[in-house]
Amino acid sequence: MSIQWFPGHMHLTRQAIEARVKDIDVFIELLDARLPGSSANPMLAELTAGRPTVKVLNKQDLADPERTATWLAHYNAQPGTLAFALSANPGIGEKKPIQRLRECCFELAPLRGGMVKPMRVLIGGVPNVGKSTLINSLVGRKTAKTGDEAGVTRHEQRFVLADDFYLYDTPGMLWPRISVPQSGYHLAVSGAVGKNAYDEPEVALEFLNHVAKPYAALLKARYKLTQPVDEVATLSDEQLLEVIAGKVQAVGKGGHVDWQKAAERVITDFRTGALGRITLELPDELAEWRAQAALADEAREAKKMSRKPPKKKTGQRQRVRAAQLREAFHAANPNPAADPEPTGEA
Ligand SMILES: Nc1nc2c(ncn2[C@@H]2O[C@H](COP(=O)(O)OP(=O)(O)OP(=O)(O)O)[C@@H](O)[C@H]2O)c(=O)[nH]1
Ligand SMILES: [Mg+2]
Repeated sequence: MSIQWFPGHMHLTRQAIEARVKDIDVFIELLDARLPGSSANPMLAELTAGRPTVKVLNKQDLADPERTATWLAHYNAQPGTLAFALSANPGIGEKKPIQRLRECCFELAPLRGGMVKPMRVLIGGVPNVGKSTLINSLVGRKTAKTGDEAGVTRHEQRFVLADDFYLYDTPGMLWPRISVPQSGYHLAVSGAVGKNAYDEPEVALEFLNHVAKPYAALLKARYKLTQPVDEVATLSDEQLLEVIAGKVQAVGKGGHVDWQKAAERVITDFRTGALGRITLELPDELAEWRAQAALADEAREAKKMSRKPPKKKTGQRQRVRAAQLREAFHAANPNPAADPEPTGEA
């Protein structure tokens, strides 16, 4: 089952960004460093096309540093793209990249600045990626509301960094159809999707299936698994969740596994970083999933077309209906003189 979440307030956000984008000088696209490709919103890219853009991989403290380097190299090789990794949460990351981000805006829009032409920066991204936290770090105090759940910011808000520098915080936005199923799972496990839009055991199983091989050592360490790392890497998602359940008191007296409890624990451990630094995807992998999703879309479209009933000739339906009525009439009135059909006589 694929994961989709596009509530009404996101539709309004889309409209608000569309209206605002004309008046902005730089767009900061905030990505989650643990899922940089899946957290890139295609609808946002379309809305801000043509604007100088900085891609910021936030929450780098939770991501695998080697994979972050791969993603930065991938993005920085794209023409006209500047990519950074940072931790917006004060006290977690270094201040330097955050200061550099300010300078970057003036590099990208050198004609802006001063009271007449203030710098106007819009920060956008998927829910819970840290947009408001980054605003607070840039402004230097807690001014935007933040929180560890998707959908904290509900309306666009303007913040003043300096007399000639404005920042616009926007509500987190997804897109109406997430066609890459893996991206849906990655967004859900990261906390970008509203709680009611997914099933925790399903998301935890997908997560375990995906990380068991590259991060078997982290799973073993966190849950004190007795199996050697090599064996952990070969366990199926269900086997893994079951052994984890045993380690986190999610197995009842009769041996009944509480899948919900175990799944919630795995998801929380990933989100908080208790499991260690994990990045869920690499650029090549994502390109492959996107290609597969495009093929699946094509196949679905072809199937839909082949299922469409052939168009009936004009009037056929009416003629069939008239014949049915006639039959019913004759059955009820065996006297042929009473035929309801016009005879053609005046
Ligand atoms: N570990 C870590 N946590 C972060 C970082 N940046 C933000 N967070 C946490 O992520 C959560 C979401 O942050 P917000 O700033 O509210 O995210 P947002 O993008 O504004 O979310 P919405 O308004 O819901 O779209 C909060 O609990 C933050 O403390 C970071 O760099 N590292
Ligand atoms: Mg916010």
